[in-house]
Amino acid sequence: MQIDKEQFKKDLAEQIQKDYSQSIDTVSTGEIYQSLAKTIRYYISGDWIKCKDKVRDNLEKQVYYFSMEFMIGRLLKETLLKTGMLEDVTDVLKDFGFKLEDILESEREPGLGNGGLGRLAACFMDSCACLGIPGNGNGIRYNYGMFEQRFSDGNQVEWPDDWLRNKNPWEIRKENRKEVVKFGGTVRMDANLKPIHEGYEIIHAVPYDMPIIGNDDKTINTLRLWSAELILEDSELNSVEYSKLEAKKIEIQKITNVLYPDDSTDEGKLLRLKQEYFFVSAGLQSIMKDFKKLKLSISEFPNKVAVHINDTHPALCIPELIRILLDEEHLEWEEAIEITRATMSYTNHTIMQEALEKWPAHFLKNLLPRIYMILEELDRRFNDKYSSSLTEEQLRNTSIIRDGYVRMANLSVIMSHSTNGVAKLHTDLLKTEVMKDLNFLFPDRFNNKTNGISYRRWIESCNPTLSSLIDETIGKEWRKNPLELAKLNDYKDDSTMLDKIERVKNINKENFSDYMKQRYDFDIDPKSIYDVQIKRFHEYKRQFLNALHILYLYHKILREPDYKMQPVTFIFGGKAASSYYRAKKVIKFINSLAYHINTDPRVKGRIKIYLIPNYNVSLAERIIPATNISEQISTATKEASGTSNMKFMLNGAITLATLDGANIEIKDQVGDDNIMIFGLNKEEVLDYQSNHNYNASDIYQNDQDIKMVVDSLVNGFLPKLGYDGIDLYDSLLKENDRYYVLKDFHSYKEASAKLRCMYKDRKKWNKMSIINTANAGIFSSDETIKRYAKEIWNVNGDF
Ligand code: 4GP
Repeated sequence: MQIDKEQFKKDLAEQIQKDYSQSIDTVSTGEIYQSLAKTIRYYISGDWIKCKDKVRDNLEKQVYYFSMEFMIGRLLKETLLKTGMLEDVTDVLKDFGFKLEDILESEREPGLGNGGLGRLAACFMDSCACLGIPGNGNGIRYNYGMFEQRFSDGNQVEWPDDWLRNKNPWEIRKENRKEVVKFGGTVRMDANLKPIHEGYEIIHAVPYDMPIIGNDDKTINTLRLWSAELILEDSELNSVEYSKLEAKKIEIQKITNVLYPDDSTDEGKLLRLKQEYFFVSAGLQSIMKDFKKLKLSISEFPNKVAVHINDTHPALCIPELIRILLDEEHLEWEEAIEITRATMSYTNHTIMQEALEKWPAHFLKNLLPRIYMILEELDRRFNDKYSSSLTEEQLRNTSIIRDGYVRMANLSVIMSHSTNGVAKLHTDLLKTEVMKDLNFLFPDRFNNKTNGISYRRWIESCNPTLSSLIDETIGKEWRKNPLELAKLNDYKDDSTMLDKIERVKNINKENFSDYMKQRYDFDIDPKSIYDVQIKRFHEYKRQFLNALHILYLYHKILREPDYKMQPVTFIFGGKAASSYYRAKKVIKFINSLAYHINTDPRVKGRIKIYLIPNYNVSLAERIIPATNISEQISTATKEASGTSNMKFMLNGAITLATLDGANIEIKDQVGDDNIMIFGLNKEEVLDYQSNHNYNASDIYQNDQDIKMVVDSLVNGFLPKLGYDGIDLYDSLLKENDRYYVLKDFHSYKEASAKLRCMYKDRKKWNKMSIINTANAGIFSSDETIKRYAKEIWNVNGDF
């Protein structure tokens, strides 16, 4: 977008005056950020309106991506880049005496997600807009984001993330588009067998819309986040006591207060279920209203609307759409089912049993009586249709309601036209293990869509130094078509280019080290190898294995004071769920290890270890461009795909990985020589699991190195760890090491040593690095979204 700098200056100053009744030289950077964002939002609003009008007037099919999480990251820089306003706005700010960098830093990141699934949703929204696909997000506007993580004596402490304290300048509250969501009450059938829902509680859902901007082709889609609010009609205002009103307001706001309220209690679980229905119901009602304005036959609904269920959290979309079609549009069951199935598609993001949602039937019966009736009917129909062709066990595995629970994954597969996994191995496991009976019934519904990442955020925006070098080398076409990155393969033996690659990495490492010093007082040597593991803390992701190996290196250095090794900085980042006791113990372990190693003069800088607090998207954007070694070390079969693996690869890090998730596909792209693989593979893990022939104690008893590190968890070797090592020790020996940490220890240790040794030959390393970047184009989320659009959503277009 071309802007007139002088006009923009005036508009910005005016916005500041409106917002703060102050002149520009008296406001803070945070205040400038707010007014700047609003000015930019105003500048794009014309295109936003045009885009909505175009979609409506041309009767284009729209995709609605329903997700409990959207980890969109900071928006200002991305918006400036996409609108092409970056340079002009930088100049305008400079004229006013401000540095863009400072203003970018004052943006609070919306923490509306936990990890992979939420970040994927954000990349997908970005890709839809950039490809010109009318794809809208539908989610929850949490008053508090994912908690802010702090450490106290090495332990994780959760603080509220008050991201809306200074307001969100990108959003627009649309009270006139509010919806009513009904909870509780009873349902009876009238004389014509029509359901009458009575005695329910009404909650108003108010949408807040944010623009999702495409890449200079004028597509601006909408991310709609719903907020639970108390809205009283004028007539009600005088009839409610003030004190009761306040209490009611607080009660209602609770529904959208926090992401994933603690579900260790029944109360927490119920609140979560309420959240799920709340945004699903509001979203579908508003979609139906928009559809009806088109004045088409209801049978056209699936031709104009695709609803995507991002993991099972929004699976209530299914009975809710059926409810609308039956009770409000007065369709017959068969037609309602057909339309619903043709509209819905579902992605599974994990095979971890505890994450496959099951709701106690009585929760649904009490909270959503009409929805529960519909679920019962769907289950009855399924059983009627398939009971004769399935064995009792198959029926038990596939039915929707069983043993007092409603199984949301089964509902999602049975009632949608597409179920996809997120990497080849994961889809294969869904088909052959986790959902094998459903796959037997509906083989055509299962498909793979390997994840992808937005290269606009994950290289263009976060790694401008590498991006410019790529421009210089192969031209700028890759910014439109990332498959063009393959042209870099021609430079893999070009020594000038390899030197430049190294220089870029070194600059990024220095920048990162400076930032860490300034923000956390960390002392990171930019000459050391940056070996990084950033992701949620989870046993299957095995940060524990990484930390045990560092403990091993520490022992080695103490035993052999002259031991020579390439200096390494081990960097971790990630949060543990607040109720995940063991993951929190791993955090404590890493922090204790960091304390001892980083302060021990005997180590002489050979190894250092840092766990960066409050890991989030903005931090990832700083860490990834600076990384040399990317740790992707989950137990094979457990990580559905991973996406940080792709981001690191794109930025030229070398992957140290198990054969899990998308690591396998990365290996296929770069070849065996440009990735370091270790550990058990899928077949070996499945064999241990089915034959119960794994014995961690045997390994421990018979291996001196392993015994030494495991014992150090409990023998006082790390005084800071104290008794907190006991649980970790037990996880290995009493619980027989469910994630095969001990089994993989040696191959991990050797792979890591080999990789560090390879770093000595910098030419070879730089070559590996360039090969990784060159072959990462296939993991662009644009490529993934093209496949979703064509193969799942049936959206046609020129992309
Ligand atoms: C994550 C998976 O753990 C990760 O492998 C995958 O890359 C990501 O989804 C996106 O598909 N799962 C979740 C979750 O975030 O909450 O289950």
